[in-house]
Amino acid sequence: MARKKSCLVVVDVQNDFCPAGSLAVPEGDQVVPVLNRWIGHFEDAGLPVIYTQDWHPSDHVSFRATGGIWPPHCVQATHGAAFHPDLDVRGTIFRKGFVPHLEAYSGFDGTLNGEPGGLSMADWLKRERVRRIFVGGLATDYCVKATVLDGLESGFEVVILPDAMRAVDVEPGDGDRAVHLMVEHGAGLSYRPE
Ligand code: VGL
Ligand code: ZN
Repeated sequence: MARKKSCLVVVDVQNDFCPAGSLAVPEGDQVVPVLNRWIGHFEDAGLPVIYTQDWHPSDHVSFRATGGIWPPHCVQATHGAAFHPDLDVRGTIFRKGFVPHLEAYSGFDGTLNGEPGGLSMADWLKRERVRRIFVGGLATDYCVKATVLDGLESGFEVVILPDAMRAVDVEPGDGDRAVHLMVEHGAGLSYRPE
């Protein structure tokens, strides 16, 4: 069978990365309706949808108080760490960034439900015989970029969804540069489906 099984990977669509969140990504909430369309199509096709969730302890190394560059965000079990309330969440969740001293931007650093030593996202995808991942979410220039580059490195075909992602843009243009970099590394592009 020539079919290459696809999986949709929804990266970090959490309250803290949306307007009013502690690490608000400009227009972060605008990815939700676009992703919900993709989620519906994958479900209709019987294909898996998985979600990554930034899931930090309150003393995480990425926070300014502990030497990092970010305000506290996505602290475990807080409202900020929860998925955007309008996001259709019906699949398997991989949590990442739960080890206090380890930065973890990539979904491939995540484990099933954030269990330390639990099944990794790559092993889950291999177990499901997934060959191609479609990636959208937050933020283009951090966790989406890291997830896409790791996915390519791990041998998956990767398709990015530029209108289903938004950038932090610490420096103006970071998001655009991240898209170019992902394409340079072999990612394809696809846009909002009908
Ligand atoms: C992210 C900064 C810090 C992201 C996570 O999801 O892109 N960015 N932690
Ligand atoms: Zn984080």
